[in-house]
Amino acid sequence: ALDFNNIQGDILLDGLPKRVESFFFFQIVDGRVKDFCRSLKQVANEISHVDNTAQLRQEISDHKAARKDGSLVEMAGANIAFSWKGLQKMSTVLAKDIGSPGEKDFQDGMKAHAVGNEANPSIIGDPIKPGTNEPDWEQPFMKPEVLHGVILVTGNDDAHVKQKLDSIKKLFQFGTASASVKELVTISGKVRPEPNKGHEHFGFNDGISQPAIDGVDKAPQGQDTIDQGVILCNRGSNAGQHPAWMTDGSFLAFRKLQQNVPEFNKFLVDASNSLGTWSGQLGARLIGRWPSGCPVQSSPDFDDKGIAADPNRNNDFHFDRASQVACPLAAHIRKTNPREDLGPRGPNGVVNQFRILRRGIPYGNEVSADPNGKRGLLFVCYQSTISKGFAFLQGQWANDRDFLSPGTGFDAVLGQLSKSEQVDVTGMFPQDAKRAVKLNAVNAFVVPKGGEYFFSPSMGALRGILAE
Ligand code: N7H
Repeated sequence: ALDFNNIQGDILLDGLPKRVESFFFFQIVDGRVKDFCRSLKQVANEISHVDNTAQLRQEISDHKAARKDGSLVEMAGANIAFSWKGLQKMSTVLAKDIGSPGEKDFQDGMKAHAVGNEANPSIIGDPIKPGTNEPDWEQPFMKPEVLHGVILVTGNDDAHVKQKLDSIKKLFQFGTASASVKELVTISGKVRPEPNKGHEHFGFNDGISQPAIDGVDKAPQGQDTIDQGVILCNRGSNAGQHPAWMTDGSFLAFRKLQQNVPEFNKFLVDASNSLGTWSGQLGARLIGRWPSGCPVQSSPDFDDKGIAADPNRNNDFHFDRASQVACPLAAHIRKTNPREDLGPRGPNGVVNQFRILRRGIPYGNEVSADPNGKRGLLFVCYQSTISKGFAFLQGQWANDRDFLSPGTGFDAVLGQLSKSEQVDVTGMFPQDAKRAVKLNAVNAFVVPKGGEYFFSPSMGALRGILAE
């Protein structure tokens, strides 16, 4: 059985409760590595594990019932994770064997995957910064050699998140001459205000489909239950794949994805006009769900909010690979979880090994309040190996122009285009699935701004081997 006290709190169940979240990206200071590692014992006391999360959730629901004003429980939770460069800095001995060659993707780092060349084809396919061979990203992601780790802190409001982050930074002597961490950048996100709470910036309800974990969650109707080893190192099907100290840890993929909302909305109007459909339907078909979260496979013609609100119906649908009448083959949710398109589902279903737990949060203000501001998604997902999680979904499924059937096109949310390329995406016009919508670099609604792969170790490893 799993020891929930040993697993960091953002990984399982619903992750850490979050209205706001800060990601503190840090470098371990040269000459202070020992101090840094020693501090981890105390840092672990500030970090939330899964048991805590369950307790917090209970508190939140108790308080919700009690508080007439609907105010939130005051709380903050934190987790810590390390990049490959960070692990190497902390312990050359531990870093020698982390389950290679399976973890080559983690060791390469996200930047190396972002843009490819002939010798090393890109997994992600991000646009190149003009005149260079590098992705067009922000710092600190352009300098992965000094990006050693991330502390993520979640909470009900900014004040509690700040307080928690400050107390963790203090344990690393931050702000003094003997600081063992240097801040590279802190990026903050927040849930959108009512009535858009739970929706990402394009307006779609997010976080509806997450796999249930065997022995942890109860799957709602239509949802798959997956092996613990798909998410946790050395558990279930992942047994023996990593050295013992990595047990109960999970790899974290972080991506800062800017969403160009007015451009997306304009594209929907223009493209739906030329296609012969309407913008609402085109948007729903690109995602595979209506804004409420209702799957287009269940209700192709209109947004059925009753289905969206019912956890036993909003995932209870089946794809038929031979058809994209109800849902396009290139729809974002079909690309990232093709369900029975790849074969029978169930305990041994093919897709089960490629599932992830998503824990992202939007960033930026509403378009109405801040028309010139930047906004998007701070995407976070957990998996027991990057090559079967984020890297696989992005590289093998989302980017593939011929996924499931030749010429279907890529995932308009995730797929990346080179400057001169144009991709036809079919299936967006239900009456004639062959009629294509044309996408090129001008329609880049989701612009990658950086990211990195991290490892989120167990509580035991933080208190023990990593702190030594
Ligand atoms: Fe996606 N969106 O609003 O368009 N995503 N996603 N995603 N995504 C999902 O089913 C979105 C991104 C997955 O099991 C929904 O919970 C946006 C990345 C997976 O049926 C919506 C961005 C990756 C699923 C969005 C973004 C994924 C999923 C429907 C970036 C991984 C579940 C809500 C800005 C590589 C599929 C739901 C399933 C669902 C959106 C990024 C993966 C609305 C805007 C980078 C696995």
